[in-house]
Amino acid sequence: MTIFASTTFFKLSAMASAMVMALTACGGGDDPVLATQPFKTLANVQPLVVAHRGASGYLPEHTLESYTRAIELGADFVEPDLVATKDGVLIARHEPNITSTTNVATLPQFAARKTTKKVDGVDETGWFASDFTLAEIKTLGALITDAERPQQFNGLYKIPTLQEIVDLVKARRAATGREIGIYPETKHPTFHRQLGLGLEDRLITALNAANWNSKTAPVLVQSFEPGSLKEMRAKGLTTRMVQLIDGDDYDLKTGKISYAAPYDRPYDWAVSGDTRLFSAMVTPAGLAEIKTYADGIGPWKPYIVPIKGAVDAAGKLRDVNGDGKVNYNDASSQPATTLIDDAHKAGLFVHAYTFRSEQRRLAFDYNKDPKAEYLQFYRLGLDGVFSDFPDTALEARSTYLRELGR
Ligand SMILES: [Ca+2]
Repeated sequence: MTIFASTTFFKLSAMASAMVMALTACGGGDDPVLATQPFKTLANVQPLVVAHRGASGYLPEHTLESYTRAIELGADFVEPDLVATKDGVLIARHEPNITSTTNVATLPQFAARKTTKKVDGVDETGWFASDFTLAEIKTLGALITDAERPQQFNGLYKIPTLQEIVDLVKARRAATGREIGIYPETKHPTFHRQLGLGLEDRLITALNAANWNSKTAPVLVQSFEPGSLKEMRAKGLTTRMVQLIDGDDYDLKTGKISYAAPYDRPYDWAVSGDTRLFSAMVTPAGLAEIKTYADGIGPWKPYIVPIKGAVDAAGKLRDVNGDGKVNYNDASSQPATTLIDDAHKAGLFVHAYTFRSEQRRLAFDYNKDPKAEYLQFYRLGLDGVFSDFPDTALEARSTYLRELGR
């Protein structure tokens, strides 16, 4: 007993000494000797805050102004979605169809460009980036796409090229000394390839020119189509890559993700006759397959924390918050799936999308506090968030760091 006690004391003393040394080494100062807790992220680092389409909660998405604001707010990465112009220049837009994100529909000189194209098997009518030269694209103004967000900047900002975004981020890195990165996505890669405007070669060329084609470059390349990532890997892209994982909607009665085209499977799978759904990607076998060509996954949030409504005796969804409507705001978050742990076991990091602050986007049990949602995911060991409101994501991260004694 005595021997055991003194051995334990010795071990504790040794641990305390080691901690004091560690704290001294990293400038811990006069803080009490408290063990900091490890992160649960794959690399044991704090979760990454990715500004989704820039600071898109505040300014028209995918503009230099939106990316700049995101960087000023402290975001780690900015996220440009990429589509191609008629003359083959990569620009930042969420869709090839630029009707809702620009003022093109109001400009009489482009009225005749209105057309219908099939995008991932679905007919879309409007104006498409691939029918405009870069010079023409530069005459357009960007719009904010959410009616609840500030409207006063509509039409003021131009559509940026990938090159302009790289230049902006490099300038901000140099000015601030911060490790700011870009998170480009190949948007509808099969659609672009069929137009003869393949995105992959163009992105690789741009990253080579930026001297950013390496595993340690501040670049994460993402796509919903595995074929796009595999093509870039085969063609010599060595940056970290992320397989995005989508779904169509929630079934609030069951708390399960629902699947309907074109959001049921990657479009390159649909074209090649692969009948698996996106859900196949979150199984251990699916994760192992992704690990052969990518470094992480970017799942829709409910793959990690399902959202489920309350059902009454008649089997109908209940109006839990009593506002007379039955919707997402009446549903609550459910116990987490094993996806983060499963992905980490497969050697993949997990960046989930999309975190938004509006009340209508928050499940009932977050109690109208967007930070509660971030904290739930951070505590699960999520490696990064795509957020329209990077400042809120960062506030929640600060709280999380304090919880860990950091
Ligand atoms: Ca309600």
